[in-house]
Amino acid sequence: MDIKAQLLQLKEEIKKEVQGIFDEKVLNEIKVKYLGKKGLITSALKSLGSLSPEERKEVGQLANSIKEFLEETLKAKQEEIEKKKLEEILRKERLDISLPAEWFEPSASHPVLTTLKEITEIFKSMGFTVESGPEVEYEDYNFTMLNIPEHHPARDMQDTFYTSNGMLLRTHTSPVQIRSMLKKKPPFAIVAPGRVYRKDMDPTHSPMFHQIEGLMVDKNVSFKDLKGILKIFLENIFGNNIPIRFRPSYFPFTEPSAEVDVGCTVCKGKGCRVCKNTGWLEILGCGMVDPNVFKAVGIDPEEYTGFAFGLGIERIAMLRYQITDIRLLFTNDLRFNLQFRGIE
Ligand code: FA5
Repeated sequence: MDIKAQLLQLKEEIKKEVQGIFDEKVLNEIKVKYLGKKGLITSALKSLGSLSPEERKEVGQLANSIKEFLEETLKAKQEEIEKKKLEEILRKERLDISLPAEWFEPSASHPVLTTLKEITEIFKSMGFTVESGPEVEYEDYNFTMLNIPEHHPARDMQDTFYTSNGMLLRTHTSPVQIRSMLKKKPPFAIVAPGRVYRKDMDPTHSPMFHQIEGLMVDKNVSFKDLKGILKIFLENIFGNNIPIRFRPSYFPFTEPSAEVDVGCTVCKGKGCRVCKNTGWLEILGCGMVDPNVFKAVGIDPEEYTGFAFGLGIERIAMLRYQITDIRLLFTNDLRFNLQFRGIE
């Protein structure tokens, strides 16, 4: 059989061979059989050299047209296979959107988040701007620059989780004071809400809890300003009918320092496990920024003064909603959470 007849026969074979195929692998094998390096059409094209110039032209055109025919046939087949595959997926994954949905309880905003948002809004309304800082913090920012040098006993006031690379999980939001003072020029007033971590665990202590830091720096800021701002905040969050007391205290980064206790709402001051039978629950620490802290961040303590405070959000939420154990806030028991539906 001459080469022309062979090529025409090849075309018929191709047609038959491709017809019943729905498998990409087999399709690929056919491609190699005809168009690969040693494929039948490739070989036919290679043998053109042995033909006379006229024949070469004619046979060459024929071989090329069969090559094109094969390529188009394979492409069409490939598209057909893909379409079939897609149809199969759509058929298998068909959703009946008319089926009734599974019923679930509408959720409630978490009391810690509700309280945190509300407190932030109160301070924003008094002109404070909101800052934030990382939860994995430098020892310098969490302690040293806050006037708590290494080996200072005050480091033991906050039992710390250290990371393997020499950093720590911040034990309070006070490092945001350092970050803000390094970044901003006085005067400014900021609050910084966020999570903090300590090795602590009992009905009023959680290993992870939330604080809001506050810091105001300006010329002539006094303890009177601190008390005034905190009084407005306390009235907004607790109303006027709840006992509140300022008590002298100690923090290395403030001088003088104070703490604020709120009358226990769980036992109305009679004494219970929440207030450890004292009738009071401590909700915040505060004071006037220590000059050593200003020096550490390059602010002149002769020119500027400032106050700072750190609020315990869970404690405030416990008092507002009469929650008897801080751990209830983090066990994710829906029966507990759903009691706060509508309070936000
Ligand atoms: C501090 O953390 C200071 N950084 C606060 C501060 C800021 C003082 C700025 C002066 C100036 P303290 O360790 O007391 O202080 O914590 C502050 C508040 O966080 C406490 O009053 C309490 O309400 C809350 N708190 C402390 N430990 C826990 C805990 N483990 N779980 C829940 N709340 C806690």
